[in-house]
Amino acid sequence: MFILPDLPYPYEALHPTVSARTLHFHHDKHHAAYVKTVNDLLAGEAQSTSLEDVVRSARGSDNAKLFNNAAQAWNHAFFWNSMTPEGGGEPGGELGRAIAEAFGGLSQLAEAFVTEGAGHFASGWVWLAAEASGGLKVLSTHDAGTLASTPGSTPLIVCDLWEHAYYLDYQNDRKGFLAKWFDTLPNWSFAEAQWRAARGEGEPWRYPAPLAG
Ligand code: MN3
Repeated sequence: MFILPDLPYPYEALHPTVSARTLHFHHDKHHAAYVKTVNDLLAGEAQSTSLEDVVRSARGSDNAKLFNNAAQAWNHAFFWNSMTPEGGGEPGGELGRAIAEAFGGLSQLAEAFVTEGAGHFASGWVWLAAEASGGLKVLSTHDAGTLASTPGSTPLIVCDLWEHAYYLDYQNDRKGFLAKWFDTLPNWSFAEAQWRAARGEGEPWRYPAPLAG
């Protein structure tokens, strides 16, 4: 069975951008429910597979429920890792140079990321991703749409656009949430490791392997 990974920081750690109350609901209720549903749907089947493989095989199949829940389980774990209490600031090194090349600089990337996320209709996710061509791109996906197991695209960071991600703290001000999020929380060292993986240096982040039984 797949586990619900703990947050990589205490619930209070992202305050005041994201409150402990939001993280308790978001991780302990929403994320937990997706993981439980995936396990329920896979019950009785061999679970020696990875969540990435579950997403890959469910995508394009007629099992939309399995795809939605597996992708949401994966997206949330990736989202927790996209944030750190020491986040924000300037990404250094090669990633900083790649951002300057692709967008002109970090402030232009922030503008693109916040505009994409604020303009996205209804629920989804906003991503910074590396493309196979070597470029960087900001894009959004609808509902459970994911860049997990997506040929030609490696996610670097993601932010959750579902209302449960921000409504307790920001009510309907998604743009305000995204602007503050981008300023204070992106985990640029995680993003840099993903960017290196996209270029063949090391492995990209993977969801924790399932436990036997
Ligand atoms: Mn969510």
